[in-house]
Amino acid sequence: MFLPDSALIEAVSSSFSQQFDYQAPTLVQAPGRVNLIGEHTDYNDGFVLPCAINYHTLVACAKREDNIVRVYSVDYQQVDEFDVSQPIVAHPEYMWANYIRGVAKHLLARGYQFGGADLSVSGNVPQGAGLSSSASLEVVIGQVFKTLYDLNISQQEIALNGQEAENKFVGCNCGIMDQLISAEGQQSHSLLIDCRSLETKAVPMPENMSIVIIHSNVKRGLVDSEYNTRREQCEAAASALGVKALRDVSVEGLDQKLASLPIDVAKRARHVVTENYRTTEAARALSQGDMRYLGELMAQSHASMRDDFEITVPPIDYIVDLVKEVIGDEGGVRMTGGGFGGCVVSLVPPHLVEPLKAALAQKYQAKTGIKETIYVCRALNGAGAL
Ligand code: GAF
Repeated sequence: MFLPDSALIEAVSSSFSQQFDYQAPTLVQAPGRVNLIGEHTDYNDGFVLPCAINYHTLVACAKREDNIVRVYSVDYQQVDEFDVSQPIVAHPEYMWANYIRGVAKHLLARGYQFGGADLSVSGNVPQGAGLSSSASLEVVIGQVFKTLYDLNISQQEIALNGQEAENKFVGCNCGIMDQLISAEGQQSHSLLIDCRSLETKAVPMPENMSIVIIHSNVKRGLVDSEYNTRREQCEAAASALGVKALRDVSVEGLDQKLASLPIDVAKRARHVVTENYRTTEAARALSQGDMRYLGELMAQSHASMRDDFEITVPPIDYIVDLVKEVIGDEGGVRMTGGGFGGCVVSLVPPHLVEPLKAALAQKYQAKTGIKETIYVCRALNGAGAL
C-alpha cells in the first residue's frame, strides 16, 4: 500500500502526542484528486473522470469515553472542541473547523451513533488549487468516525455525507465528484463516475504517461459566486429544454436545440452537453490506450471551458499552450477543477517531463509574473486507515 508522505505522518503523530499527552493508536487518510475530464458536469447529473492523487489529508486519532471531539489543526495551529451529544453549530471564527463539525453533524443526522474523539489533522493537498483539499478533509473525517466506531457506512455514503456538509453547513453548492473520488479512488486507475446513479467504472491509467499537474498559482477570486451562477444557468437551460438535467440532452442537433435560449445560457449548456460526450469518449480512449484521441478530447474540453463555460483565465490558457508546444500530440492537457485559476492537468510521456519543466521555468513567470508549481502525481486508492 502506498503511504502518505512520511513528513505528514510524523507531523500528525507527534502533534497528537504533544497536544493530548498520549500516542495516537490510529491514522486515517483521504486523498485529493485531479479530474482528467468532465468539468462542471457532476451537478448536471453527468459524467466525470477523476483519479485520487498522492497528496492527502491525514488524521491521527483516538476514541474517547465521553462525547467530546477535540481537534488540533497542525496547519493552522488552532484547537477546536465540540460535544456530539449537543446540537452542533458553526464555529464563529475557524473555517477549517466547520468542515469537521459539519461532517459530524450530518453523520449524526443520518442516524449514525458515535461518541467523542481526539484528532490531530494535517494535509499536503495544495489549498485553493482545485485539487479538492476541502473534500479530502470532509471524507477523512467521515472515515475517522467509521474507523473508530466501526460504523456500518459505505464509502459512497461517506462521500454523500461530506457533500451534504459542504452544501448545507459550509455553504458551497458543489457536486459529488470530489468527495466520491476521495472516498472510492483506486490505485493506478481513474474512475468514470456517473453522477446520476453514482456508479463507477475503473479505467486503468496508461503506464507510459506521467500525470503532471501544473499549479498556475493564480489566486482564485469570486469562485463561489461564479460557481453558483454557472450552476443556476445550467438549471435554467435544463428547465427551458424540458429535461431533469442537462445530462438528458444529447449532442445530436445541439445548436438547433439551444437556438431559442439566451446566449449565455446556451453557451453554458453547450459546454455541459458536449463535455458529457467527451468524458465517456475519453474513458473509452483511455481504456484502449488511444492517447491521440484522448489528447484531442482534452484539447476540446479546454476550449469549451474557455469559450463556452468561460471559467479559464489567461495564465491558465498560456500554460495549456506551453504544454501543447512541448508534448505535441503525444499526450493531453487541459485546465482541471472549478476554474478561475488553479491547476492544469497533463498526461505527458516520461521523457518529456523534464523538457516540460524547463519550458515552464523559462517562460511562465517571464510572461505572467507568477511562478508555477509542478506536481508529478500517481493515481492512488481512496480513503482508509493506514
Ligand atoms: C468543484 C466542485 F466541488 C465539483 O463538484 C465540480 O463541480 C468541479 O468544481 C467542477 O467540475 O471542484
